[in-house]
Amino acid sequence: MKANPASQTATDTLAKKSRSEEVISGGHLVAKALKSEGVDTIFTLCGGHIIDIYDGCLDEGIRIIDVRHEQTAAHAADGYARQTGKLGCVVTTAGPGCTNAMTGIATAFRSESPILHIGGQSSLTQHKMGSLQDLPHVDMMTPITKFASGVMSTERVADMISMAARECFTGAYGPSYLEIPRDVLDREIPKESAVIPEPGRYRASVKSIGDPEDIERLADLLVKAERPAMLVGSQVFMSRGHQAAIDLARSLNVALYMNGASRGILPPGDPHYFNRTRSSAFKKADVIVIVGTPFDFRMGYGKRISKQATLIQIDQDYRTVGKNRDISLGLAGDPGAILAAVLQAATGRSDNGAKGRQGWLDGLRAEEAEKTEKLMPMFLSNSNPIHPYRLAWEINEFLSEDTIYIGDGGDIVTISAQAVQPRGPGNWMDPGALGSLGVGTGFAMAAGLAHPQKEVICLYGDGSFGMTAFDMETANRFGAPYIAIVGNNSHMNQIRYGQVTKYGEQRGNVGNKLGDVPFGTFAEMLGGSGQEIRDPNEIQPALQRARESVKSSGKSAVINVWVDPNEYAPGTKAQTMYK
Ligand SMILES: Cc1ncc(C[n+]2csc(CCOP(=O)(O)OP(=O)(O)O)c2C)c(N)n1
Ligand SMILES: [Mg+2]
Repeated sequence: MKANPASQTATDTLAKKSRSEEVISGGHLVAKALKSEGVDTIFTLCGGHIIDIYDGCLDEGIRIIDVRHEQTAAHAADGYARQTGKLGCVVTTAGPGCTNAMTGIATAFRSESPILHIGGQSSLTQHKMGSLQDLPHVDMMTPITKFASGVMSTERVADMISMAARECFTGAYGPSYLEIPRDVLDREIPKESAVIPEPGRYRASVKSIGDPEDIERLADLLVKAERPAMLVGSQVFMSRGHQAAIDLARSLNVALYMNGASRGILPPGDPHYFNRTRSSAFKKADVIVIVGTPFDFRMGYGKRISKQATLIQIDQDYRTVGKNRDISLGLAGDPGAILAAVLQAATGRSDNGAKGRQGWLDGLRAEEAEKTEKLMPMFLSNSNPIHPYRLAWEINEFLSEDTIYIGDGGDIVTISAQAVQPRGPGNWMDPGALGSLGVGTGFAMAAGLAHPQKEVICLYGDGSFGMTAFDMETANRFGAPYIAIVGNNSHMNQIRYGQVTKYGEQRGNVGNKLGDVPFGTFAEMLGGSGQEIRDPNEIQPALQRARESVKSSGKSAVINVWVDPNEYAPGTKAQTMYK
């Protein structure tokens, strides 16, 4: 049978699909390639350019989650990649569909999250003619992706998706972008002329250990270390190397610190879990291993780590190793594979020195307790308006082993990081180095869709909540309800602090004031429960009620907690993010 000629051009966009077994369209090739890559869900907002992809997804059994704003679609694809360890996928239409998604793609770029963004474009037959929603998408996406390209022929659609997927997983993970013109998607070609890479046959393993001699060297350094500390960052969980990190810490008795997506790989209370003593350990340790996190602003560009210590850096990206400060030993490769190989190398030694390091760990443990003690008066504060530290403390008390915690806001979220200690791997999600407000709703729906058996909580600032909250409806619609807590200080407070301090009360309170919004009613509008909380002793009962209402109604709940706008995080006061 012949391909339907009408669907080969942009002239008849309503020509009925032929449904012939002998031909396949570009949109169906997209879906086939996504399936081969293990993608079971796409996040999207519709547009005329991309509808054939949906038709393909129906055939392949790929779930279509249609949101209300493309930023949320991109954050959700990022969140889904983080939660599943697989390629995330966002599909947007041309022009504003793409620009709306850019914040989410940029966030994934700085967070090294593997997602594929497929964007629509007007037909090749209308190239540069001034068509609807035409923009230079590939040029725009190139600086914020690892790979960005147009797809020029239907025959190559599936092939180019496999190419983009490979790019997402080389070195440090990250996003790719493919622009596919409408006529390339619509066109039907004989099946045998399409290039369709087979599942499992177009990608090599990325579990490389780097230079084997360096594995021996690192094993040697760790076995001889007296006061070792290891920091595992986002790459370790993202590449699912966290068990290897835990095994190494346990076998060699190394103090383990976690940040970003790796928070939660060990629960608080574990003998190797350390949290509050990182800067002190980085000053006193003799051997420090940094795994899968760069020396960026969050690490003071490496300045705060002792110059006397032997400093080892392991990263998926060769370009990150040794960047911003000198190191003693660098290894580029897969974090889990490297740490497992190091442990194996160390296991061969007659004495791995574990016992000798117990005193060092006990010392750090005592320091941790002291630091917690100092924070307790704020955590248990009964003051009114509610102290934001009290809110953070109550949230931490509320978490179960199966609660995924998401932070989306300014100062309120910075504060929460001091109290909230997730209890399991994957149970912490933050925007990462781009510091993007508005990630919460997309992350929350993605977490719920990836793990329906888990509970999802998102702590928002009132500024952040306003950015993306409407997609709470999408989360409800697809059966992924969550608990939203708004730390409401009626301001963009994290920025306000610097303004008021620098310019005084009068000139500093400019451009940062939000209205007093009772966000609880927002949840009610969408069929869920809303609560307004002004008494600190009401926070815990409110959380419990929200848990029950999400379970019984299947709709998200909002707890709007009115917090004191005049309390700030120490990091905000010291403006450490700019130093
Ligand atoms: C998309 C985006 N816009 C602006 C900023 C700059 N910014 C950082 S913190 C902050 C205030 C956020 O206010 P809110 O969410 O209410 O949290 P609060 O600081 O008040 O606790 C702003 C505007 C940002 N990080 N991201
Ligand atoms: Mg605020």
